[in-house]
Amino acid sequence: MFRFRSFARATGAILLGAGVANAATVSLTLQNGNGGGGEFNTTAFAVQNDAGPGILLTQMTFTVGDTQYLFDQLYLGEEQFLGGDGTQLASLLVGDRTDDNAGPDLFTYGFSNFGSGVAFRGQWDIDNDNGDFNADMRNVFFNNGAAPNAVATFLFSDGSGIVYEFPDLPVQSSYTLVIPEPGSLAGLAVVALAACSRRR
Ligand SMILES: [Ca+2]
Ligand SMILES: [Ca+2]
Ligand SMILES: [Ca+2]
Ligand SMILES: [Ca+2]
Repeated sequence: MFRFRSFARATGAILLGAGVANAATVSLTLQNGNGGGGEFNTTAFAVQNDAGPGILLTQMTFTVGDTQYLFDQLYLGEEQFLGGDGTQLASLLVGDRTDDNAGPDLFTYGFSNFGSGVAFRGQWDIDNDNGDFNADMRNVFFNNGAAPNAVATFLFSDGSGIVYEFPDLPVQSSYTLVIPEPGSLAGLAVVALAACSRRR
């Protein structure tokens, strides 16, 4: 997927694969978590699958952005599906659940039966690699100067996907992001994929 990286950097998002014509979409909310520390030391997140009927969200990955930080903990006790039928499952494929100032620079969930209209919520904690537990996600994911911004990847059961690089964003108490943004991005993605296949 990373051959698309330069394009993703230019536009903020790219759609991958078969779902381009029937664009897969998610809604992502981010707000201050309840895990202590300063604002956005822990971040409560919710992702809703806004793809078409029958298209499941199967996997989600976030990178931390500035690699001088890490994901210390994904909180099992905060994880919950909203609007599902009780058959939804989430497994943390990559990530750490231990509060120990250590962990990887990305996490990945795999999902089962995560259909359209259903949301999954949880919470992460970012720490500094130097052991400082207090970190503000808003200066780690983005607004981090020359460091790379965080990238979120969403994969769907129809083979489509979204790679979203966070732009720098204003300091707010909560964020509601539609990914990709409605409008031009889907069309741009089609053009980019066509150009890509011509080059092969
Ligand atoms: Ca790190
Ligand atoms: Ca940890
Ligand atoms: Ca922390
Ligand atoms: Ca940056």
